[in-house]
Amino acid sequence: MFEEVIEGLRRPQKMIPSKFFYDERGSELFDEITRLDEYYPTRTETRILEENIEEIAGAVGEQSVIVELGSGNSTKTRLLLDHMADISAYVPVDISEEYLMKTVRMLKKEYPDLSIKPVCADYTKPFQIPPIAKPFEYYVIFYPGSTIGNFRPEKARLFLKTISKLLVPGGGMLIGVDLKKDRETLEAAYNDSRCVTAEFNLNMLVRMNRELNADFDVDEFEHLAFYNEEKGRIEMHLVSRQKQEVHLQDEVISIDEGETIHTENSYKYSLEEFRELVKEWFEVQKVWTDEKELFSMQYLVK
Ligand code: AVJ
Repeated sequence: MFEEVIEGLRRPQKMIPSKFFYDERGSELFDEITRLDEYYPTRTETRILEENIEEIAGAVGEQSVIVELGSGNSTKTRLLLDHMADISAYVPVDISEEYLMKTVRMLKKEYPDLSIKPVCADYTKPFQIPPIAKPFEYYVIFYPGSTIGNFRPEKARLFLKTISKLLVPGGGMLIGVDLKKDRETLEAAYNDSRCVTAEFNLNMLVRMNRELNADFDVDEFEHLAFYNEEKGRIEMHLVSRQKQEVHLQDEVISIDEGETIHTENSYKYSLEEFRELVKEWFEVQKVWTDEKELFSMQYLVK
């Protein structure tokens, strides 16, 4: 983590990769974000899944193996598993061994007949799926939460290529994609009135202080989130309230008053843009949305 963080802080536009948000406190705060009035994505995605679950289960197919990337949100996973009685296996893929084991223990109790094959891996890098005993038709990758929005479009394309290599033709991907919409709705979702998102953003520095022995003065930074319309993304930054120096082990970083550390991008797509993004590797077979077209669940086929 140290090398990646130092490298990011040495760039002209300072940055810390968003994957470092999720220490224990960060995961807790994100969980709280998903329940905020202003944060529409999680609630809307869950509703889309609920309202179309029969059709979605039909598209996924009964004889498939579900491979979930970032075995994060158990509510959505359960929804899917509950409607797929004959699923051949469930393969949660997560970088955190601890988290993975917790998920597996929980699901084993609730689904005693389900074959669960956890994989501890960074899913953005190539990984292998363990052998499945029961015959099955194909893998279906389950990737909810619009996490794909954290990749720049060119990275997203490379990621889709890596994923498609796991699949046979006819294999699929069930993916949650956040959609373009008015600036007000977008910006409110990342600037909630209870300041949970601000705390989530600032927690990055708390984590760096603890785990990298840094000395960020957390009170001297401010949360900033805005929609960059030209790039089609929400950007989150931490703004320095004053000129200051930060020490990380024996490195010194100077930060000007008003200078920012970029902590996250969250790309939003129109349905056309997303179809264009995936087209080298996948065909969009079916799209489900809510009535306001805030969010989409899409079934892609290789
Ligand atoms: C769902 C992880 C992509 O962009 O909405 C929520 C995380 N960041 N509030 C998103 C997030 C700030 C997020 N991802």
